[in-house]
Amino acid sequence: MSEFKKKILVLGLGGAGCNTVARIAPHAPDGMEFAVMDCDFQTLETCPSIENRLAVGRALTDGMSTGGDLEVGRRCAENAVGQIEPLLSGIDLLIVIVGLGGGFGTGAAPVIARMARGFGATTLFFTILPFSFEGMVVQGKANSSIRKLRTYADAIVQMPNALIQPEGDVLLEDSLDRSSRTLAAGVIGLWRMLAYTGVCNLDFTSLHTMLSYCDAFCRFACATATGEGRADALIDSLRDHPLVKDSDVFEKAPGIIIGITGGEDLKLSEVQKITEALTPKGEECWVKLGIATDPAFAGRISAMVLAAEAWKEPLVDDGRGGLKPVSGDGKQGELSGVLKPRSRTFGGAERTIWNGEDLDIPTFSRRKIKLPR
Ligand SMILES: Nc1nc2c(ncn2[C@@H]2O[C@H](COP(=O)(O)OP(=O)(O)OP(=O)(O)O)[C@@H](O)[C@H]2O)c(=O)[nH]1
Ligand SMILES: [Mg+2]
Repeated sequence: MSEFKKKILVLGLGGAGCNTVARIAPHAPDGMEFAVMDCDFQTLETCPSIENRLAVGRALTDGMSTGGDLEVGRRCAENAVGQIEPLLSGIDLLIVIVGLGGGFGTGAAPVIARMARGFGATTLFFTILPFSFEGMVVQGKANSSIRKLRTYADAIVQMPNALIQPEGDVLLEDSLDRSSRTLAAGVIGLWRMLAYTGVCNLDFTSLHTMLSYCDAFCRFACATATGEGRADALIDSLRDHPLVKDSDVFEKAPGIIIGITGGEDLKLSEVQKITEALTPKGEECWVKLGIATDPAFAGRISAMVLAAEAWKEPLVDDGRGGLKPVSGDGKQGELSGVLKPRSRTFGGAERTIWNGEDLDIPTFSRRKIKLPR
């Protein structure tokens, strides 16, 4: 394991987020940190393996669910600033898993994104979207939350529930379990890329650059293959992954991160084949490769792909010591040297003023408290 100094937290919000994190945690490598948060205390009780359980909103729901009311979800999170801030303080990368369409997670997610941004954390949201049979109202709530999240989160992966379930007539419990395991493989794969010193580990700055530069939406896929011809099988599974197969990310993504994990039997030719097959050919594609080896992977290769769908409008030197957007010629600027310093406040966003205090500024800053290092 590397001397990994960056702090990563995986946070589950609401029923789906808590269930998924509870299913991921038992398979997680040592050192991976988790937390769950809900106003429904019964849901939190179903995550006994997670130490960091935040029960919020008691005054609003008395320990019950919001009953699908996202405004209550939002207020539960806003009223729990004092509980949430210590959780987010010092975090470099916050990975949130949340099911949208209910009340708590849907209302709380944008609040968490805004607060995390206030702490200077990079945020990646895995959002599980409702089945169509859940109806238009549920879908509408999910969409409204995605719109708000887009303002505050660095990156959002949208995972429609219908696409992440296994095919066939499977039991509901098995289905949810398998979809969580798929997500687990990806989140753990990403963590491993950042945390392990492999042949070529993914540095945190590269991930931060891509997430800050992408126009919020990212595509995500992961797969594992074994046996003869495993590299080809892995490529086919990734290209055919339900979350990417309707897109052209492997041809046109402006930025892509490919993380490959294998055992000590991982061959250079396999890495080369997988990388070449998945990398868009255009010169303007920004590619970062992470390779980790782990003896537990003997005989198999696993890969995860995180691809930006579009860049935010790139900024270029304005010739007067500042930056300006690229003029409308459709060309992408170079990434290096044009990254805007990350704001510690929420530029342009609506502020949350409570009793005359700006809650978007962390309490320790407002009250000038020195945090222990
Ligand atoms: N894959 C998966 N999806 C789930 C699971 N539970 C709920 N969902 C989906 O997530 C959406 C939000 O549901 P919940 O997470 O239960 O809602 P909540 O945030 O707890 O909100 P309230 O209970 O209404 O306060 C639902 O509309 C479902 O589509 C789960 O265990 N796995
Ligand atoms: Mg719930």
